[in-house]
Amino acid sequence: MAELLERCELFERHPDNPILSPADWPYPVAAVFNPAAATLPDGTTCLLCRVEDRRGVSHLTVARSANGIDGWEIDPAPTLAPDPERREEEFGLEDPRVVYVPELGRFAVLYTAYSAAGPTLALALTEDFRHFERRGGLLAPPNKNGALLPRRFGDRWALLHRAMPGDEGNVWIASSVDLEDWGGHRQVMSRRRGPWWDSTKIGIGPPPLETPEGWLLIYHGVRMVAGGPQYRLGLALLDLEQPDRCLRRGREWIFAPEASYERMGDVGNVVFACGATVGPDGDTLRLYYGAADTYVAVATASVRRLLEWLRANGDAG
Ligand code: BMA
Repeated sequence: MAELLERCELFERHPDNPILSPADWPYPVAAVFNPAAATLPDGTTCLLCRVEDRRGVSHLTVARSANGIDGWEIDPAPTLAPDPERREEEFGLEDPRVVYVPELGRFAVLYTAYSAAGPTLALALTEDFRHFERRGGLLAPPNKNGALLPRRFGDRWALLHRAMPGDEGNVWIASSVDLEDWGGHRQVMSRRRGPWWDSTKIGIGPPPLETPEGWLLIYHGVRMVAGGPQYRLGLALLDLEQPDRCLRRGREWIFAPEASYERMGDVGNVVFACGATVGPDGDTLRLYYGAADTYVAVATASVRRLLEWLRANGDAG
């Protein structure tokens, strides 16, 4: 029971949740969710939010805040809208993940480009979240849930992604020397079977966080039940120098829909995280997540406690 209580307290939801709603938007939208998150050099929290318009097509819009909780300044128009010249973006841009890449001196934005042939992954680079260099699609559809790791391994970059061979949704990794041609695809983690919370499909959450013990990965697991899919979050640890090796994986989920804004919305029973920031203490993790595919919410955790929990409640990968 003590362990159960401890698990429930890993994340603390902010009392002002949801921190961003469709009603906050400076133009009419249907839903605001699944943001990428970054801390700018001046300490500003920058969320690149997935915004679903009233046709059903998504684009990405930046919201900035000095304290990461309120006082959001939202771009008055879509920041990254589907480019009509890019066929891979015909049906919109979804679920971005952002990481700062020191070698490039820029943030790498991996987002789902929704093409007529299905979702795929595209890359854009930015220094300031105002100007973006779009590099286009990276992998063949169907693929989503992509994040670039922020450094090379030997001479190769690494990209976590979610290929779906045979309709199996698992976490994969690919590598590239130039960020353009990706190969060496390997499966990193598989969905669990039967009644498990992550038995239908899995995919990464925010870009993994580098810790002395390994890359700490928050991932989402889906279980399909009679009432529809349930989206929850779990924890895993990937090897620091060989991130295709999963060292440890938590048995139970660590975060699940509980609050009314997570239970009810366009798609109920969904918590879906694409972004997180770590505070100046190196330990306070803020998880920015989509709630019920309608809102943006935030919950806080300690990186040290997440690692402790994984040691006590995980199995070898
Ligand atoms: C996934 C993605 C997410 C969404 C989730 C729940 O497949 O499309 O953008 O939040 O489903 O509907």
